[in-house]
Amino acid sequence: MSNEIIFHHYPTSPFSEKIRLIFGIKKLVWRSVEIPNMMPKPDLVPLTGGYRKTPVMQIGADIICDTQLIARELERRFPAPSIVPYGKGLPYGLGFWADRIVFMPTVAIIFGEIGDAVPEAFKKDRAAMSGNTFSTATMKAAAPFVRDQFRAHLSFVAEQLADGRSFLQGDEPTLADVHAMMNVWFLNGALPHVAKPFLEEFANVATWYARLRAIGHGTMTPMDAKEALQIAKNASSGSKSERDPYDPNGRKPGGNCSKPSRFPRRPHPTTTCSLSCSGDRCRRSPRSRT
Ligand SMILES: N[C@@H](CCC(=O)N[C@@H](CS)C(=O)NCC(=O)O)C(=O)O
Repeated sequence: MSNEIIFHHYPTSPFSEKIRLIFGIKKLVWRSVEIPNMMPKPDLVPLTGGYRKTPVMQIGADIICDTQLIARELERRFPAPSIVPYGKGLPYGLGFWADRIVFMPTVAIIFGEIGDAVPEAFKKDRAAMSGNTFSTATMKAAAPFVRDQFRAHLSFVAEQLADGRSFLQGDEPTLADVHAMMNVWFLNGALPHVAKPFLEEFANVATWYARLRAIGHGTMTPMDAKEALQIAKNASSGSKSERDPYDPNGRKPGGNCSKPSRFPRRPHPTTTCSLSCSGDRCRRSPRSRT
């Protein structure tokens, strides 16, 4: 079936866990391709045109990179139950809080603690990816500050749940819960003894987190990476070419899709297919997809 959801991820990836939770909320059936947690990713990069981050979602020949776009695509294709029933703007905006403001201290807590045991290859990979050094010593030194930050952010979640609601926006889980869950999941999974005192202080967060975990991940069956590549080769993209009349840079479909930023790199030539303020779609020729 070329329209099944194929999810490229690895079990310990916190960004992937967001999408796995959305699969659970929407009770979706999906195929799982496990990818390496560092470069090289020989079966992923030919699909994405160079994007190497985790996760990536594939439906036929359509490859969706970045959890914000994956969440939007899942909501568009599978609208019920909605993950944005009270409006989209704030929950999507909250993604940037979770992915940056809370993620960075969480990373520092975890790697400050386990950094000495992390393989050198992983450290080199993350340094190359971010353009920064991977310094366990710096993260260790930052531990008191980042623990304070993590606690402060967790207190926002606790305050939102303080009236006894089940989920952040009411009786049903939404994208706000998905974002807020990620760093709790990451810390609790990596270092449960470090997460424990935070979850003891904010008991309603612990109960909320257990409620989210109980939702599960939908129905998953594994798929081999080579099969996923073959599916992409045999399918054609469902994306339509669309112009963004308000593009602040005057870009048009058909133009060069490469971004000037250091990352993500797109070594394969791509052209813009459609533009919008929430994401671009790029097209590559079938030859460069192989
Ligand atoms: N903005 C991206 C960030 C994804 C991200 O940073 N993922 C981490 C793993 S959780 C990653 O790619 N690490 C490097 C790797 O897996 O190669 C998104 O929302 O999908």
